[in-house]
Amino acid sequence: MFHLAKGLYANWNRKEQYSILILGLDNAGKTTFLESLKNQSSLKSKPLEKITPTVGQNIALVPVPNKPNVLLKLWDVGGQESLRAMWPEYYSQCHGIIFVVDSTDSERMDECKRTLTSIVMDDEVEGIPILMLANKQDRPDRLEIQDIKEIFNQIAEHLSARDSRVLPVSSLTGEGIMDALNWLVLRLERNKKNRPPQYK
Ligand SMILES: Nc1nc2c(ncn2[C@@H]2O[C@H](COP(=O)(O)OP(=O)(O)OP(=O)(O)O)[C@@H](O)[C@H]2O)c(=O)[nH]1
Ligand SMILES: [Mg+2]
Repeated sequence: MFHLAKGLYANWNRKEQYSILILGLDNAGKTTFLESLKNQSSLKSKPLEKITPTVGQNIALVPVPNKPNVLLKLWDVGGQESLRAMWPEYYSQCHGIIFVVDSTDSERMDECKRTLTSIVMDDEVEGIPILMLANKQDRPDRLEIQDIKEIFNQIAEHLSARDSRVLPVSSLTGEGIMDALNWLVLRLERNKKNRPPQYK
């Protein structure tokens, strides 16, 4: 009886967990985004000015507002060129991708496009929601969100419109982060229903 009650309680108390991969060129602001999200989620976070380039990976378990049974496991991996070769190792295990773009780095926009294209074209990410974040929107030298959308929507043509979006954020000020999270969670939940059982 005790075991049955324990099993029922564990099942009732079970949290739904989604793995999210945070990708983007080095210096895009991936780690700053993750720490800012942790901060807004009332989790212990690193002071943003102490963040240094990521060589390995940072992982955080983040609760979703108003959804007590949903947890996001976020993987922030280094974006330096030599580290990008390791990204595909994560693809098969993730339910969603956040691709962070430095809106002020117009010089590397082509490199950024090529990098995102190679992700989108990988069979392992087929059907996975991809959220592109136009980061650093607090900076006066940023590209406008409309220009960034034009650049990335060409790539998004390979994806279903339902499963990709470009949203403006500032990881430094925290602006737009919760809206971005809410967009992603909705797609993760919808997508779960359309995925084969091993993804459930
Ligand atoms: N103004 C501004 N600066 C930002 C923002 N997000 C990140 N930065 C700055 O951009 C620099 C790089 O940020 P990181 O978070 O380390 O970038 P990353 O993408 O994790 O870089 P790698 O770990 O090397 O892949 C830091 O100096 C941040 O303070 C933002 O929204 N606004
Ligand atoms: Mg980093």
